[in-house]
Amino acid sequence: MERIDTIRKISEELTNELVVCNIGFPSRELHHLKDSSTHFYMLGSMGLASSIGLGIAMSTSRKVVIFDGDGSILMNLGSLVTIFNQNPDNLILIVLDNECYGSTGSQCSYASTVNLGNVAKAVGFKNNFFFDGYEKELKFKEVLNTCGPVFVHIKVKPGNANVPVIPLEALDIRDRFMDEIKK
Ligand SMILES: Cc1ncc(C[n+]2csc(CCOP(=O)(O)OP(=O)(O)O)c2C)c(N)n1
Ligand SMILES: [Mg+2]
Repeated sequence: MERIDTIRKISEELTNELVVCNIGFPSRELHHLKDSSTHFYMLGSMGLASSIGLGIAMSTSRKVVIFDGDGSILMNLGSLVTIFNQNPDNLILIVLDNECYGSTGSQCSYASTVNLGNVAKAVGFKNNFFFDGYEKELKFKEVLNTCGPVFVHIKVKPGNANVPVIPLEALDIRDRFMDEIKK
């Protein structure tokens, strides 16, 4: 499956969860599939979806689902250590691993030689899932029913869907999301 197929499959299972999405095509694909005030699309910094998701998870009892990328989690590996130590039971960190910086030209990342699931286990994550990109195997209900923090490592094929840029201003995305959290 390509990244958009995985995002589609997972977002079909989501209801009222808060979603933080990695910069670039992951956010564009999610927005194209479904837009919601429960979505926070990262438009600026690579590597920060997991940190932002952690902060949100610590400030609400709602479930927080983070779509991250291999390149981004490699840029901010310390976030895994912080998440593990803060131990939020409502956080699900999904790494869509295409082994490349897909949004900027698919340059190879080190995720082809370093197993990110093993990194999470080494940090101490107890609840780990691995899916190798076959649609039938992706049982996200089970993930949603697992106590967090949960680390979900999904191998996806490289490739960006031909979807438009998000027609929302960053501040509007932020304000809409903050209003959603206050509900
Ligand atoms: C700090 C920073 N460095 C670089 C970029 C440029 N950039 C945006 S998305 C991206 C690739 C992200 O790769 P990954 O997290 O693996 O996600 P993918 O696009 O492969 O799904 C890069 C290099 C940026 N926005 N911010
Ligand atoms: Mg990637």
